[in-house]
Amino acid sequence: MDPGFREKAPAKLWELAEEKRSRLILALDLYSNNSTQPQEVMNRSISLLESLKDLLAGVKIGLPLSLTLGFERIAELLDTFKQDFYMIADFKLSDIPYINQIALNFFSKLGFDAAIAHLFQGGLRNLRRSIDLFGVVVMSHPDSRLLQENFQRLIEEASIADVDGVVVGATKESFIRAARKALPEKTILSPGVVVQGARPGSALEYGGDFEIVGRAITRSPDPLASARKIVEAERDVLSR
Ligand code: O7M
Repeated sequence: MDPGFREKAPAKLWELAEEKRSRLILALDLYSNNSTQPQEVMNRSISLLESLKDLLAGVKIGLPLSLTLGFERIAELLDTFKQDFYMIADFKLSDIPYINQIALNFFSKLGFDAAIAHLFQGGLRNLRRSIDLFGVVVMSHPDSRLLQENFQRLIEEASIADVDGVVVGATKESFIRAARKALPEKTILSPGVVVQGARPGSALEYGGDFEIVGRAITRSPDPLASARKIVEAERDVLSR
């Protein structure tokens, strides 16, 4: 085990990672379609999280689930699982500091541990941090060109803003390697595993710290088996 583990920030995320031997964060992107009701989605979310308790370090919640459940149910979900997972609000904030601050305060009150913001708008440095903050550097999808072209400046902005970590797509090997080198102390979260093409564990090989996975688990006929397979691939990489 990494000797510096205990000092790593954000503390709650790394403590859960150590306790569960897991670098997996679930993107809980469940939503209602014509045939499902919000309460059904709530029940599915609860049973999914119950069944994955031992395998996930964190859970990321964004627009699909929030628009489906509403923030009252999201708060209920956060309260139910606050001991079990590091809870991340993924609304990719990109507004003026005044508005970003209001959003952060709300996320904190709801029970989130962290929020995700874009970096390109600037001005994150002076926000009062009621929760941890991650900045998006490079996205996983092929059209994330503007972010890639401004990689160095976004890395600088991440340092200036003093975010706790950054998001770099798991599909972008060279950018993960470069981000690891430029920001040795920051936690790197990498989405884009399985459905978007990255092999489970590969982002950790390149220097990332956590993999964010959604559909490969939420749409699996056997979510527990799929999550276990990903965690095992990650443990395998880390043990090398
Ligand atoms: O595993 P998937 O493809 O079903 O889901 C991926 C999740 O990661 C989904 O919730 C996206 O919003 C998120 N994500 C990306 O897919 N790519 C990115 O570049 C960034 C994110 C993300 O989480 O940003 C914080």
